[in-house]
Parts: sequence; C-alpha cells; structure tokens
Amino acid sequence: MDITHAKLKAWVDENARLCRPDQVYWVDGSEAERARLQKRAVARGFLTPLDQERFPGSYYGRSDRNDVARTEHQTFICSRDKADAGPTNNWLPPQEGYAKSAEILKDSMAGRTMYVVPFSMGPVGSPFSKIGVEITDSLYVVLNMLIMTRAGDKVLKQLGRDGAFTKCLHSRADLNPDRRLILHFPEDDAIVSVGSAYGGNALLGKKCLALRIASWQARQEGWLAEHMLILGVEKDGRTEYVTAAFPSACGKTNLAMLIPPQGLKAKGYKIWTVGDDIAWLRVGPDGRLWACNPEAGFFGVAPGTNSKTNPNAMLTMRRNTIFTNVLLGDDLGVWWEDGEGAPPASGVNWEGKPWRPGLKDVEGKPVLGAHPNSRFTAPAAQCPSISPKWEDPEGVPISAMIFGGRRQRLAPLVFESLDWSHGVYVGASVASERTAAAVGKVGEVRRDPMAMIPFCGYNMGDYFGHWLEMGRRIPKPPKIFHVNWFRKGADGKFLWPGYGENLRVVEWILSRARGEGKAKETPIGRVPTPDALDLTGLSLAPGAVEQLLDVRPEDWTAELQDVRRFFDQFGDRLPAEMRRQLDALSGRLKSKVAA
Ligand code: OXD
Ligand code: MN
Repeated sequence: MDITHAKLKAWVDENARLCRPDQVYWVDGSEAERARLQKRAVARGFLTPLDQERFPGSYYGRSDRNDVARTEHQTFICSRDKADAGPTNNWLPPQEGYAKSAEILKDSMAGRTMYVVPFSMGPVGSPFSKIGVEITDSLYVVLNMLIMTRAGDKVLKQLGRDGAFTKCLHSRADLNPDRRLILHFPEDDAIVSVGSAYGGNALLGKKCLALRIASWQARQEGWLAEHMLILGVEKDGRTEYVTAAFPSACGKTNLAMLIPPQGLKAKGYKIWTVGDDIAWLRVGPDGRLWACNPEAGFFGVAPGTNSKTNPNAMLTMRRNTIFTNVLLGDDLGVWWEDGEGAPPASGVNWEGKPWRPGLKDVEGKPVLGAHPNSRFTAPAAQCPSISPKWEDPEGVPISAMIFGGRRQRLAPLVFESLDWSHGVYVGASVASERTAAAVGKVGEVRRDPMAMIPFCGYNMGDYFGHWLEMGRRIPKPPKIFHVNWFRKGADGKFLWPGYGENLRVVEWILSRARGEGKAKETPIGRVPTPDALDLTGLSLAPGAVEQLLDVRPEDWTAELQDVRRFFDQFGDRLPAEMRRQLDALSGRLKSKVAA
C-alpha cells in the first residue's frame, strides 16, 4: 500500500536513519503475511512450532531470562513538568528521555528488519478507537501485536493522509537490562521502548498506549482509560454489564470468563466476556457510561490457569496462540505449574534448561518449569464466552463498576459505595497484599488506587480529580462497589470459594444497581444482609457468611491512617473532596465505635 500520510512517512524515515535497519517492512495484516512471518520467526529461532495436531497454529517463544516482566523502575513519564507525572511515577525531562534512548537506538537495527505495524486500539473506525504505529525490530512483537490489536492496511486506510496516531518506537537493541527504558511522552503522543522484548514493555498498544498515554488523553478529552475487565451477565433475555479493576494476582482474567456455578444454573445465567484487562469508557448519548475493550486478544498469565480455574481460557488457547516462557515439552506440548494434567516426562524450562518433573536445585528447592509470569497470547474471538457485542463500535452500557484487592482481613466480601464521590474514594483507597509470586514481603499491603498505580500516565491526584469530574458529567452513572474474594477465617483458610461462585456476588451487585437487593448500612458502605446473597448449592463453613460480611470499625480506623499517609504525598494536587471523604468515613467509624 502507498504511504500517503506524510508525517507518518517522515517519522518512519527519521527512525530508519537513526536505527539503520537493513530494510523497512510495512505490515499489511493479511493471513498470508502472518504465515510468512511465522515461518521466518521459526527459521531465525525466535519461535518453535508446537505439535500442530494438538496445538494448531500455535508457537512457543522464550524471552531473555533477564527480561520476563514489566520493569516499573525503568518506566518513565516524560511530561514537560515533573509535577504532572506525580509522586507515583518515575519522571525524566523529555529532552533527556529522547537523548538517552537515541544513544541506545543509534544503529541498533543494523543487520535486522525494521517492521512498521499500524494498529488500532478498539474496532477500526469506532468512536472509541485510537490508532498507533509501532516500529519494532522484533518479529515476536509483530506476531503478538497481530493477535493483541487490529493491525495492517485497514488501519493505514483509516488513518488517511493526516490522521492522528501515537508514535510507538521499539527496539530490542542489545536487551541489556541496565540500558532498558520504557518512556512515555504524553505531550508528543509518543512512546519509546528500548532494551526489552517482554510483552508489557514491548507490545506498546497495551499498557503504554491503552493505559498510560490514553489515561492522559482521556483526562483532556473527558473519558476514562482504566485497568478493568468488562463482563456481561445475561438472564431472562436481558444482558447487564459490569467493569472490574483488580491489582495483579487477583484473578481478573478468571472473573472475565467465569462459568456460572452449579447452584445458580437453574436461573439460566449466561456470562459474556467483553475484555479481560483494559476498558475505555465514555458517556453515551443516553447519559449512561459505555465501555469498549481496546484489545483484540488476551495476554494472560499461564501458571494457575487450568480447566478448573478458567475453562474458557483453556479453550481459547487451543489454537493460534503464542506461549511465552512456559515449559516446552520434548513432545512439543506446553505445560506450567498448576496447569492442566501431568507435566511431560521431559522438556526445556523457561530458562532454556533441561527439565523433568521433580527436578530440584542444589539447595533442594523445586526448579520451575514455567516462569510465574509466563504468558499465553490468544485471539479474543476464540474465547467461547466472547460477547456478541465485544466489537460493537458503540461499546456496552455499564451498570456497575467494581474495585477489589486481596485482603486476608478487613474488607468484607462486597460493599456498595454511598454515591459516585464515595465510590471514587473507595477506588482510590484500594490496596492489595503481595503474594509469594511477586517480589517483596508476602502479606505486605501495597496501595494501588483503581489498580492503576503502574499505569496512570499522570499525577494520580489529578486522576482522582478527573474521576470526580466524570461523576458530574455522567447523568446516569453506574454504581461503584468493592469486593474481596480473599478474606480468611481464624484458621487461616479462605472463607469464600471464589472462581465461578463469584457470580453470586455479581448477582447482588446487579440487583443493587437496579435499585433492588437487600443491604445493611455500615460506616464503609452498604453490605448485603446475610440472606441477600443467593447461596443455593454452596456449602460454606458455619458462620462464614457472617464473617465474610463483617465490618469491624477498629480495623478500618487503623486502615484510615495508611490511606491518609498515602494521600498526603499528593499535596495540593489531591482534590479536597478526597480529604472530605476520608474525614466523613472517619466520623462514621468513630460514631460506630462510640455507640
Ligand atoms: C498485565 C499486568 O500484564 O497487569 O495485564 O501486568
Ligand atoms: Mn493488567
């Protein structure tokens, strides 16, 4: 296709002069091209074809062992004013960001091909959508982008001669972990990523564009770009939609694809997946909030995924999937810890080393087959529960928004906020305990407002202000809830079974959103009365429901001190309303303790 967009052509030429590739190749997005590029990736050793009988169209890839996760300490917002990045982001002056990355980019593609990938986040041409163009020297990135986004000629056509696009420049360069930079220039609508080929750092449409850059643009344009799944719940011919934001390791992909539990089967529920990671939300002509999933695929964590925890994910990745950093069996199958069935008798693990079941290191610790952050990249269209509306250019109307974290104590199974502003406070005070899979002290609480700490592209104080402002702009706002699937009893065991059973909580949430459903007022918000949750067919330990719904003012008072400290770092960028919410909650708790 002829490149008629002068600015795009000039930007690609300029970077070709800097990176000096052997050739520049424009990705057209056709199936014939995908097959050609897969072949090339195999020939160059970047991908291994899996057993095509069992895994048709699927491949295995391994990234450098120092390059297996997002690197937040090397991720920067390069706004002109440091205060606009805020205290929760790393900041570099734009000139310094460009200069440092240019040094690494110079001649970095010598001997390689520079691929140019025009892509659309959101269905091509939808009023929700944004176009980006990723320049990359990684075939792995190209093949993943072809799953995760709509890419190729159709996007160039949509861009026309002068359409706006986010400039996304990526080079693996030398994969040196000390010279890795993930830079965002929101005022230039540009991203530069060097030194990494890991998904979240290198598939620039996802976290970089659809969250960090988009959140900045959303504030200016009056919409929301959020780290949320989108789920449709159908019953009696009506489908209602919720969004949900959770920090990592809280089961977002599982909730997005849940299977109704046995006990609720008689009610005839159908669950529809619209998205599992990112939601773009706009006020619709009817005054409701409408949501769209900007992605076209799932980039899911493999370990822990099996046909008990997420049968729909297992079915989604049966074909046309790229598996990264899992165990590659000698039988050309894939396997991961807490996955499906027995491991293969032998294989090569995520580090590229020979592996067999039961293998231990010199200290006697088990050697993992798959990295805890190993992934599957699979087309969303292959998900059995994919919503018929997942590509609707208008999006889907949202009845409720859910925030959640992992808390052994404190937070009840579910509570409803009192109104939009209180809901924003609830989202802003989300925190989650670290799991063994993450670096840091297990059980330590990390504050993660709206699950956006690593992804908000601007000052989070201003972000809370934008959320409050959105409340004024949405004539019929969704209700806001908080859930906690992870509360434990005195015996240290989880009180709630989670997974498909979570539909029982979503059912109550939707009934409240319709103005139905029974609830009890507490200082933190409204919790279900014990009889308000349909627990048909579920056998919980005696007293578990009461414990799950218990709100203990003493615990919340202690929590408030932590929230206050967290808010303090935003100084005068924290909206006064957030302090007012904090003080009001403190007052409600005090009167409860005194009573
Ligand atoms: C992801 C993440 O990969 O949140 O979705 O890290
Ligand atoms: Mn995510």
